[in-house]
Amino acid sequence: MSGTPTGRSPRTVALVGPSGSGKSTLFEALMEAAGSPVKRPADPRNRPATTELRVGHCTYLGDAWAVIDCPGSIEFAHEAAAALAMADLAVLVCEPQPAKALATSPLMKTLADNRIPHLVFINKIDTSEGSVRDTLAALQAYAACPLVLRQVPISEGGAVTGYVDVVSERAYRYRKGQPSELIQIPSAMQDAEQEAKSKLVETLADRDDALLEKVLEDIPPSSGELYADLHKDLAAGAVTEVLLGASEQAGGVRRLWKALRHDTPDVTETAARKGIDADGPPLAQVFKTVHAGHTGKLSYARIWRGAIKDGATLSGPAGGTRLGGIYQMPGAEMSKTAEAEAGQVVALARLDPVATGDAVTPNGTAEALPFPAPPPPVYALAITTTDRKDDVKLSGALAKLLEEDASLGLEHDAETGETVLHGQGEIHLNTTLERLARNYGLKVASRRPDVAYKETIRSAVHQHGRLKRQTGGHGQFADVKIDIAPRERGAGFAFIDKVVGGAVPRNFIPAVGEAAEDAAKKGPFGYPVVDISVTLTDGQFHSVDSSDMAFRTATQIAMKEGLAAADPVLLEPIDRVSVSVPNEFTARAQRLLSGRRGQILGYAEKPGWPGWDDVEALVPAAELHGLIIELRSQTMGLGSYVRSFDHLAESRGEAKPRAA
Ligand SMILES: Nc1nc2c(ncn2[C@@H]2O[C@H](COP(=O)(O)OP(=O)(O)OP(=O)(O)O)[C@@H](O)[C@H]2O)c(=O)[nH]1
Ligand SMILES: [Mg+2]
Repeated sequence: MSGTPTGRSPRTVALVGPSGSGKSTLFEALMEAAGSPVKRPADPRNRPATTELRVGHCTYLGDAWAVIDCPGSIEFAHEAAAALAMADLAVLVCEPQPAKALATSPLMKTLADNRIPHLVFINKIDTSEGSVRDTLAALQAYAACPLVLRQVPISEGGAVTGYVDVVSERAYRYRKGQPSELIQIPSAMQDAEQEAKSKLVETLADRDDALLEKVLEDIPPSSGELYADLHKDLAAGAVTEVLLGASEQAGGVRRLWKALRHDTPDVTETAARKGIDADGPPLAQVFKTVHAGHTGKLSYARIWRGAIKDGATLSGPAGGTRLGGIYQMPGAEMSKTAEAEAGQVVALARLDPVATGDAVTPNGTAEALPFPAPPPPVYALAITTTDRKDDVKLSGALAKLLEEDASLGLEHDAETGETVLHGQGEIHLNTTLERLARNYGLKVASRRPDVAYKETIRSAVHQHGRLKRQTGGHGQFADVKIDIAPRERGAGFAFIDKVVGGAVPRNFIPAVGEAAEDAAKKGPFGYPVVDISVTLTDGQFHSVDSSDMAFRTATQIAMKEGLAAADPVLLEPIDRVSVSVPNEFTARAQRLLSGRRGQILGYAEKPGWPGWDDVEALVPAAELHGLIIELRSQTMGLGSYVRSFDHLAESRGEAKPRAA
């Protein structure tokens, strides 16, 4: 449905909401209703969860739109956050089940904190198990502003078959894939409709004195007044409209389009909300980076100000480069365009120095724009190529994947020697490994990362090390006496020279110190030995047969025997962990941490998150692998944590020493 262009600048809507609420189904229904159908899965009932945001372009009644379908999974929340940072309005899609309302709470908070105008779309209204009224009440507990029901469902035989529009007071019956049919308001619905209308009017009257006067004098307000108030309050983030639908049947989809047309702010309003100056050179912001085979690097960007022309030199914080094409995605296909105007979402080609989140401009330096930071990693896998020849290719491919996904991290652990991929969960990392296989032909094996154990000693020992070798003419001789003693935790390694009278000549002493420190890199259990001192107290030398090499060997002999005799003990890293959960799960989170040898330090309200707690604990790093999986499964997928190294603790035997 293209129609004549209205001259309004293109607007952007993001579809967000819990996993499985029907965002992708709604996205497809919206695109189809606008005459720009996108590819649908062969079996819509068996649709895979979305792992990457998807942009659709269309024109509805003459207005240009970019609609962004976001993943609902918490593991891909960073994608949704990026889309929200671009959106003029968000549609929070949820199910008509009060028990699932809690799952919307992190999104509700993001929307409120960033003052993103939004409306709620209660989807799957055709399923009979839920209740709109109870769902609304449950959602209200997590919403920062009043929710107003715009539609009252009409039920026939236990199923919702249409709705009454609360403002226009007209009734409609859903028709699969077609505009709904206007019907008489069923008489049984009159009361429910009136109740919803009074609620709506009362809520709006709270922010409109003229309307309040009418309410008090019992004068019915006009639809026009109500529409105007709704528009104003929604843009100000003061009320949230609630619409109903069944996106699988395209039910309520045209009604949603109408609300979007009416209430979605323009790019200038959104730019103002984000603190972007109205005047200035053209400005775009990248919100997603894709390495797409033949087109090369594509930076999905929204134009906040002015127009960007193909071939322009665009500069971001890390430098500028010539733009190698502007692409649009009408429906399923990409098409090239010469220019992109304010409001548009386009793919900018070959902007090599530009990263996701960057603002770019053709005139000098772009002002820095806010962009959501990636969430901290909560799951890790050690990865290796199955074919060593692929190692170089792997680092190149990983660099591209990391550029595409800021919620991934890569670390080369110097202590364990492993390449460790960090991310947001099992599905996130598995999806990444699948991408390596599919896009780069790389087969990668993954496993649980090793823990960086250390060891130390509990007793001081005095140790003698002696090398005396006579091979042919020239011999090797060195003799050292050392004291090995424990130091305070965290004090590190120290070498002390207490030799008097030249028992070991000055020039050999550095070799002894180096060999002692070297020998401490692998203790009796096979791990680095920390927090010890080695004191050279005495020794002997031979004027011809002694050398650095000989003193090194003698020291190694002394260290090996000495460390084994000094009551060695394994040290395991203990992390400080802060688990965030809705407070109904606080006790569960504590049990979970205790079950992983965690020492609970306490819990407190999570700052800025009403109804959430932070549980603080000290937990052995060895117990953190898989914590996120268990935590999410016990907290409706909402729990998360941050960790940092705290200290090394003597292992009470639970930690497994590495085979020597
Ligand atoms: N009964 C009913 N089922 C629906 C409706 N909309 C979607 N579904 C079903 O709900 C399931 C999930 O739909 P999706 O559109 O994939 O949900 P999503 O929100 O995109 O999920 P994620 O991508 O995982 O975040 C699918 O099996 C759909 O067929 C609806 O209006 N009614
Ligand atoms: Mg989806």
